[in-house]
Amino acid sequence: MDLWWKDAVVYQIYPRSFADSNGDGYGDLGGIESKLDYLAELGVDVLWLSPIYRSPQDDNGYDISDYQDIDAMFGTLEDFDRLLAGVHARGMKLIMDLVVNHTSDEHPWFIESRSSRDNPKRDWYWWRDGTADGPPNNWGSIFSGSAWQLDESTGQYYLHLFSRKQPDLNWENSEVRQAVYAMMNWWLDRGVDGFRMDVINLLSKTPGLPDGRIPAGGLFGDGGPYYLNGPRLHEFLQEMDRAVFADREAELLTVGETPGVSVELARVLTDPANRELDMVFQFEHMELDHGTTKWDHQPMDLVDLKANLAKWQNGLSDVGWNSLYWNNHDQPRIVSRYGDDEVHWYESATLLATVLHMHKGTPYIYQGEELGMTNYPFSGIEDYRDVESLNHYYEAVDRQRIPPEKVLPGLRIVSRDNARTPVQWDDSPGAGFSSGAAWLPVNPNHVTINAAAQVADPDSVFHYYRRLIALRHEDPVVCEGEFELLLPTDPVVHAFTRTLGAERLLVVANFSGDVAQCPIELDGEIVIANYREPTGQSLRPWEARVYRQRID
Ligand code: TEU
Repeated sequence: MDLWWKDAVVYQIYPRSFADSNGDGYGDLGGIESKLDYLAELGVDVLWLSPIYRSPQDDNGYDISDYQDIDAMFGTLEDFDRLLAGVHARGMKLIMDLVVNHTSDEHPWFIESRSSRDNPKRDWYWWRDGTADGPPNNWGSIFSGSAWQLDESTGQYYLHLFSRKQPDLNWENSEVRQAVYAMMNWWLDRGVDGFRMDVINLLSKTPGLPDGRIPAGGLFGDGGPYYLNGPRLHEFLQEMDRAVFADREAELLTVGETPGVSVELARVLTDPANRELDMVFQFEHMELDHGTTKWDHQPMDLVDLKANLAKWQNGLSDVGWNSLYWNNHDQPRIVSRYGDDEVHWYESATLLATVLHMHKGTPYIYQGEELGMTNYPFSGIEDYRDVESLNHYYEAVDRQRIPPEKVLPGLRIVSRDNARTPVQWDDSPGAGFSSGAAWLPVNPNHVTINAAAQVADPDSVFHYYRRLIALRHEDPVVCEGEFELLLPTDPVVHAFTRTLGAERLLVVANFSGDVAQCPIELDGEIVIANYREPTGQSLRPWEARVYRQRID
């Protein structure tokens, strides 16, 4: 194996919802430490921690006020060092979330920057004069409303692509870049094994910050063309590589979160020769059930999903590398979304796992996905905590006068809080997450869907994931085999092969609750399947099978 992460599986932890060791209702580092044996049993290679830095928690830690300390909610730096040692002692690695497109408005850098127009750190953020219409340009924030906030005391506006409490750093300023690199080196020197880089392709903004196009019926301009994949992105990433990763790159993992990335750009970003990133998270397969906006939910068409996944497999087959994911802390639960969380819960959760893990790339598992955790039965707006969800609701209901009953159904399906309910460890009233009142309620289905039951049951979703992870470690064809899509137009059966030398894996999956005839001849040795006695050409509801075939 040339690069170690090519047969690795990454597990994402969202610390506030993972496990609470002190009963305050929030997950913490002690909680993670107590579950390391569970994660080792699952067999994952790398843990990615969502932000644990000091933060006012406006966006659950993606608003950082001190990059070099742990938020008291999660513990201390000593707790962190102990956790890291525990991870390493079990042969796993740990990567941190790097959030450097923006800081918190409570970060000392921003407090200085806003203090006066001639403060030396003024230029560390995007300050601009307003126009006759108000804000400096027409961009909308990704979290609703304008992307600009007026600061009364100095009379200028600052840019925030996310919440008002997340001002964007000005990467044009070299002092900003040097401060970030110094911070990254400090964490690597402490022993962390790399970074997941939050919205890393938003760093470079087009000079002049031109107005965006206002979509029909919209209030704000789309600044995306001027802040996604901007002119200096590659330069910044290569500078970061020289300043931070240079002589220790081989041991580390870097993965960039890159909304709006194309296959062509992903090839450039992940081509090792360019020394930018090991892999990126693309979003296209997660947008197939979006309407005009993410809140306008549409059914996903399997033919589109197959075409999209194949495009990414083929596009990065010779250069670069794919990340593979169905879930993270920003996405609703996949079994509720592209599967069936009622009648065929087990079958659809394991089918989705099979399809993803049989692709070429590095799979990411989001906490609870290995248990088949589902969306939460939200009702009123008071059930939500997520800043994106709340801003969207109040923008729609208070400003645009849309009745709540028209806004809530979309929110229920799409809200990021679906991913953020506590991990279901057991069937006790608090689901084993916390002895106190959890910050977001546990899903009532924890009485049946929980880790204790599944670890004890060899036929559980947990053990199915464990077997998929082991397969990737054992069999080079899973990691390296060439991908080929079969049946591109079949509306319910997904089929593809992975080929390495004389070995071929055939993956077939029935994405429906009905029996489906597989038009491809099914033979070979079964490697893994989610039903007993997987034989014949009929695929049962949500049945998935992987065959090993020899080609002569
Ligand atoms: O997310 C960036 C992003 O583009 C989206 O996925 C976003 O969360 C939203 O759902 C779009 O509708 C990253 C983090 O993963 C997210 O949790 C943060 O809120 C955001 O950046 C700001 O740091």
